[in-house]
Amino acid sequence: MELKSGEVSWQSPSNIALIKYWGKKGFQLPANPSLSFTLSKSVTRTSMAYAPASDPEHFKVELMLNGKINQQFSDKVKAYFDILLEQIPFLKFFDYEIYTVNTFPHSAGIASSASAMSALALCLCDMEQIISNVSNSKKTKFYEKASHYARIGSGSAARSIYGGVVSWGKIKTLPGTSDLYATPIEENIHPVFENYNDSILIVNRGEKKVSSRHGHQLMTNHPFASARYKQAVSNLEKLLEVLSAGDLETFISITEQEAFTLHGMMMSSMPGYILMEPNTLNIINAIRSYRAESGVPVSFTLDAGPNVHVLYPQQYFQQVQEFINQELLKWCVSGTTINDCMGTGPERISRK
Ligand code: 2P0
Repeated sequence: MELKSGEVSWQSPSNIALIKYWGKKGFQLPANPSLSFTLSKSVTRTSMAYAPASDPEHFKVELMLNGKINQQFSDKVKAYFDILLEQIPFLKFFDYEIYTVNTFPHSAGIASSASAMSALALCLCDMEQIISNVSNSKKTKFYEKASHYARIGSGSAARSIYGGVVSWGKIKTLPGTSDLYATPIEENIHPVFENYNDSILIVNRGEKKVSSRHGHQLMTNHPFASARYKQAVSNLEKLLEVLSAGDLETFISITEQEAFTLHGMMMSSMPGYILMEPNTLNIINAIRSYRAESGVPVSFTLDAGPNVHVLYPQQYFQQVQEFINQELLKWCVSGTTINDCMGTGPERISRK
C-alpha cells in the first residue's frame, strides 16, 4: 500500500425510479426491488483530492459544494467514510478535500443524493485501485463495488452507477440481481424507450417537510408494508416484460400506480404526511386529460416530493413541449422545467 497523495474525479447522473424503493431492511438494504432509468443532464461532478493524514485517528474531510465549504456535507461524508472503514480500512490514513458541483439546482425534484453519492463511490473505487496498486481489476467488479459503496451512502445512488435501465434488489426471476448492489438491464429494451424523456416540472423548490430517510423508517411498522412489497415485485416483473415489448399503455399504468402508491404510503404512515401540493394534482390531472384527448403516450411519475416528472418517448418531444408550455408551466415555480432524458451513466473526468 502506498501512502501517496492523489486525486480522482467522476461525473455521475441522478436517476428517476419507475418502481419505487420505499422501505428498508437490515443495514441499508431494500425491502423491495426497484427499477429506474438513469438521467443524462442532471449530474454531479466530484473531484476527491487525498493526502496522507497527520492523525489517522482523526482524519479530515472537507467538502466544497459549488466552490464554497459546506460543513453539513463535510460532516455527512466524514460519517459515511467512518462507516466504510470496515470495508476500506486505508481510508483513515488520508485527509480529503472534495470539490463537488451539481449541474441542476438544489431541491429541484432531482435526487441529488443519488448523483452525489454515486460520484463519490466511484472516486473511492478509483482511489482503492491506485492505493492497492491494482490497475486491471475486472470492470464489472469495479462497478459492482461502486454500486455497493454508493448504496451505503444512499440507497437510490446504487442505481446511478449504470446508464440506461437499472434495477436494484434481489429479483428471483432475474439472475445476477442482489440487494447489495444494482444491476444494469442492458438487453431486451425496446427502441421506443431509447432516450426516453423526463421533463421535470418544479412545483416547489423548498426543503422537504419529511426526509426520505425518515419516510423509509415509517415503512417499518406500516400496516400496508407487506402488500406494498409484494406489489413492487409484481410490478417490476411486469415492467420488465413491458420494457422489452415496448408496451407503452401498460408502462403508463404501472409507473403511475407506483407514483400514487409511494405517496399513498406516505399519507397512510403513522404519522401520515403529504408531499404532493395542489399544483402537483393540477399537473397530474392535466396530463391525464391531454393523454386521453390527444392519444400522446405521456405519463408522470413522482419522486419523494411535490415536483412532477413528465415521461414520454423521444418522438413526441415537440408535441409534449408545446403541451407543457401552454398548459402546465402556469403551475410551476417561476415557470421552471428541466428537460432531461435517459442517459448512458457515469464518466471518469479530470478536474477543470
Ligand atoms: C427511489 N426514493 O426508488 C425512491 C422513490 C424516493 C422515492 O430512494 O435513506 O435518498 O439515502 O437510502 O435513496 C429516496 O431515498 O434514501 C428514494 P436513503 P434515498 O428512488
